[in-house]
Amino acid sequence: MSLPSVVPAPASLEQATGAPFRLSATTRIEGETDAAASLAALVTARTGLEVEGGGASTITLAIEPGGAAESYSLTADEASVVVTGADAAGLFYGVQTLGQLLTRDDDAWIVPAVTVEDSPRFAYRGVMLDVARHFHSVETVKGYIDRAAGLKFNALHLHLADDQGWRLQLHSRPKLTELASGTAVGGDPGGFYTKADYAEIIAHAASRHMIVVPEIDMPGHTHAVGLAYPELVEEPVLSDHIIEIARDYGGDLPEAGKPYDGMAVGFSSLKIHDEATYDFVADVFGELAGMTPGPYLHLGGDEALGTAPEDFALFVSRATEIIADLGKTPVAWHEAGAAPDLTEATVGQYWGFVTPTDGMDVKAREFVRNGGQLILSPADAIYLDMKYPTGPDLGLTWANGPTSVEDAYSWEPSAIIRGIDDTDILGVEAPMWSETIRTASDIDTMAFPRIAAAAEAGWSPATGASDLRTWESFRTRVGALGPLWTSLGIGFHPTGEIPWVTE
Ligand code: TNX
Repeated sequence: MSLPSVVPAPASLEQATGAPFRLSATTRIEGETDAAASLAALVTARTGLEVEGGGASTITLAIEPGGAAESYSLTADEASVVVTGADAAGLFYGVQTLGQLLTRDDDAWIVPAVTVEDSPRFAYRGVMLDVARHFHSVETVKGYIDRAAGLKFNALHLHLADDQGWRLQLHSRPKLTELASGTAVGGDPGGFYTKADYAEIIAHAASRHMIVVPEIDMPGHTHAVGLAYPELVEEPVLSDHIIEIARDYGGDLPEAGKPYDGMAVGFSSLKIHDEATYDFVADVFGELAGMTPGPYLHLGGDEALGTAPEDFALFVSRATEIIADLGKTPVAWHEAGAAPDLTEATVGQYWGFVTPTDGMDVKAREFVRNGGQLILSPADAIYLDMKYPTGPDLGLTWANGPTSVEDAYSWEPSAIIRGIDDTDILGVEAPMWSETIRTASDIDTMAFPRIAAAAEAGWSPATGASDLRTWESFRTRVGALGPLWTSLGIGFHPTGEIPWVTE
């Protein structure tokens, strides 16, 4: 019989010879109350059983400090299941693993007799949602948090502002949402989060052991800022590239003071030599720092094609310093690595290809030289907004697309940027840009199953370090999760690459 299916692959999983644990309505769940509530909800969603205790079989959930952060162990035999986390997050992840191990065996629900010892390879495992190109409701974001947490992701990066709209209410700069939030790509309606909405997202994420990493993209991607505070932004730069994109994708050219609902990038810039710009940056990140318990504030820095390189460098060094002075760690897309005065320990987010082109790896390496770490988001592997080879008519193709599940899986984090090792890698993040992504079901179908490949890159042992870290193993294990995902309401893309199990 094949090994039980767990995704992301655990550090170690051993199958025992004994009989499986049988779960029923009389199974007792005891121990930590938050974890017990998570497990009871998961069991009900998966099996329809309301577990009430009274019988002999027991699931015990405990925290025993001492192990690596977020680690857990799980043992299942005929009499009991015991899940022990080194901390609350570890116990939560053990519960997610248990949820995946629960399978139907004729008329019974069983957990195979196994021993799992597990801990993450990287501390940061993120998903990004672009709520600027298309706005996504608090409910949709909470649903995505639940989905990602089930795969042991621990960070939600929210791309909160771009040329097409500003999505977060700030009391220091009220016009941003009053005047710059109403539109989205393709003339679709916009929207924004009130401060209460943002707090609700953060609290929900925290309940799933996730932090929120807010991004306000600067100095490019700032056309919407100009709708609210026109004195802060330059006139749009209409390069041949912009004109070409407008022609290919349709839509009007960007015009100062008018909402932009096209898909071009790289035409807008904040004014770099105006002190009012830095007052704005200080207001925005100052207020955001107060609203965000997590350690990171992301300042964007990508595709600032409308900003001269020396101006870009100056901006990045000042903006990262403003963030560091607030007691937060700045995060920037890899282009910012070109700035000679980048604030020490700024985290870089690499969005080049698995095989780097155009010196993008050189810029990424600069963050490490500068005392920072990297988040890896290779675009031709884990950009979840890339089209599938066969599938829904959603997504883009610029990143060597279309992107199959096998493409999403077949890369090794330590092999992308030469000269760095695991200690230089903070983690892995799968972005979902939303030019073509309008609804929660669009998010599901584009993310699932490829998001599982990103989860495995972030959590599991390196390729070559575990028998489970092969495409063949992965596709079988993912296929076994089909019924769980369906029971959780996840509208995954039923691609023929995966041997989906049905019950
Ligand atoms: C590139 S990669 C972008 C975004 C787009 C995305 C679409 C990066 C940091 N920026 O502005 O939305 O491509 O796939």
